[in-house]
Amino acid sequence: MPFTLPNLPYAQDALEPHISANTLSFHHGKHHNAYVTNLNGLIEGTEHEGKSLEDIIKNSDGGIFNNAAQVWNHTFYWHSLSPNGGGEPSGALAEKINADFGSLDKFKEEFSNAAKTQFGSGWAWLVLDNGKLKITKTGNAETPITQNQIPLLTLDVWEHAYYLDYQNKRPDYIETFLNKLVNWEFAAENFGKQEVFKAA
Ligand code: MN3
Repeated sequence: MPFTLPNLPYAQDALEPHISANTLSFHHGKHHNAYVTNLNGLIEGTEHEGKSLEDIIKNSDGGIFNNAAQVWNHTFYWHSLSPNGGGEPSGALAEKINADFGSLDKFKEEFSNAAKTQFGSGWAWLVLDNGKLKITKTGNAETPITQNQIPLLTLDVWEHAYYLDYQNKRPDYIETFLNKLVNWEFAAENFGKQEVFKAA
């Protein structure tokens, strides 16, 4: 079965005024959709047809990798944002952030720095790497799932993610993400799944 574009987990205008419906109509409806369409075209009749997205990402390169990873990264990104986002993490994740970064403010500083300094197109991530929280950044379509890291959150820093709303002001988009949009519940879910996995 070919891959399909997943729906956004909220209405297209739900992130306004921070991310406009116009941005989401292009970013989800055009960019993300194009990665899905391209991927389906590229894998047709190849060994990748019928495989899971993660399996394709871990066993491909070139155009197939780029489109597959971008499909995965974007779906993960939509969930990293919430109309009720911002605020602070709670519970085990909050404790882990304090333990591994020192404080939430320190986490924000490091995450913001990674997102600002990703030169050109790419992504900033909060990942769990060998039991420790880390901030990473990846170029273009690169994704932590090929590095044996468990992603908890991501921010798309390709220009198409923010240019209509913030123009060249990437730092303002990053600050808005960290203060108004970041979905700590999603991060906690991803963190919790990992804890369950470890305990099993
Ligand atoms: Mn994007």
